Amino acid sequence: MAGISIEALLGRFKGCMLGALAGDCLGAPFEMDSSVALSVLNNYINKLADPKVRVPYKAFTDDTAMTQSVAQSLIDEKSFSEVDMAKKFVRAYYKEPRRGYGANIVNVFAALKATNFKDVWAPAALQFDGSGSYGNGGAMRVAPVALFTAAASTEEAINMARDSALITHSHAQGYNGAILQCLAVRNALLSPSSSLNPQEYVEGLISTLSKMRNPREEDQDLCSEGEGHGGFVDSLHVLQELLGRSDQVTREEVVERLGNDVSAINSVPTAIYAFLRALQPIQGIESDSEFLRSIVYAISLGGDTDTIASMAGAIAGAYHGSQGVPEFLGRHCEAWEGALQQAEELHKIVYKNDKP
Ligand code: R7I
Ligand code: MG
Ligand code: MG
Repeated sequence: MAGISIEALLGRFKGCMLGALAGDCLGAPFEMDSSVALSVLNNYINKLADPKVRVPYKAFTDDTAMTQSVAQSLIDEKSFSEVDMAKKFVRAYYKEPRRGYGANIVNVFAALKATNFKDVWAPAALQFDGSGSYGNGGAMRVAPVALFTAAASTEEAINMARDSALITHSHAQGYNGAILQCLAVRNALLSPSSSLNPQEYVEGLISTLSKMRNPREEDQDLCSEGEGHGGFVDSLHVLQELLGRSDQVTREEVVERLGNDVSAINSVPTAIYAFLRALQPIQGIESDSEFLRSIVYAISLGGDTDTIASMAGAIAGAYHGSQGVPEFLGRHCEAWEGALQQAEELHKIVYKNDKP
């Protein structure tokens, strides 16, 4: 385990679940803004940090609702069960449909319900005339899979990330985005504190993706040049180049080259960049918490702010641990205690060896 104690990993599990939640809650009010001024975000955070300020809590969105379902399914089943996970997604959606779900995923929920979960893979495969969704919904909810498979092989983590995404996202970019986000969380989680070298971290992701055995032909999309921003490996090369000259890189350039929209290909690499960029001070962002900086920076890029901030937060939290998460966030984010509890339960399953 590269020298990280099981106790320290509990802090990392908590940080990861809290980061996913905080990014969603803090980012949601800005979703689809073209970009957000850093002065606005500094004021926003300062206000939340002020103990005298009483504001309504920040509600979570579909990102968290689905992350909760993934975590709870793994906790209840102590393994991956596509039927249980699909049922939990559908139950959460029909209980609270107004959480800002993607426009098309709701058709999957309706079809799963109408067919009584007979073939859980089928509705997702029918999306978009059979090409499947390339949205970032599979990636945004995958963090608990990275935690659950922390002590397992990389291959197991990859397979579970893919399967958890396939319940709703059968386009190669949809589930490959989930795989990349899972690996990003996993590698941050398992990196000893203060030892992470950003270039090596990205190199590790590239190497794992490039070596991945592809059971499906479409997975080649991961490694080959594709349309738009290209495959995920291409984006990771761009990310390395941006990291190499961080100080001169504008937020506009990050958006132009990595993207900030609801597709997985244009948001997962962006979230990874936000995490890595925030390891250093960023001109214009006041917070000296590296964890919070990653979320603020992700939001400042605009576009799919809740999701990119949630994915960046999950990675940052997995690396910095709960001690890196400013306490005041707990006063403002809905479902804070629930995220902590799920982190504890996942940790218990993974490290107390109480699998059935
Ligand atoms: O991926 P998904 O769960 O959406 C997640 C996003 C996050 O930003 C959440 O915060 C929430 O706001 O939604 O839901 P989907 O409906 O599967 O995909 C999201 C959107 O991506 C779709 O509504 C489409 O606009 C677009 N999209 C596609 N468009 C054309 N062709 C996804 N796949 C396709 C496609 O194949
Ligand atoms: Mg959302
Ligand atoms: Mg979103």
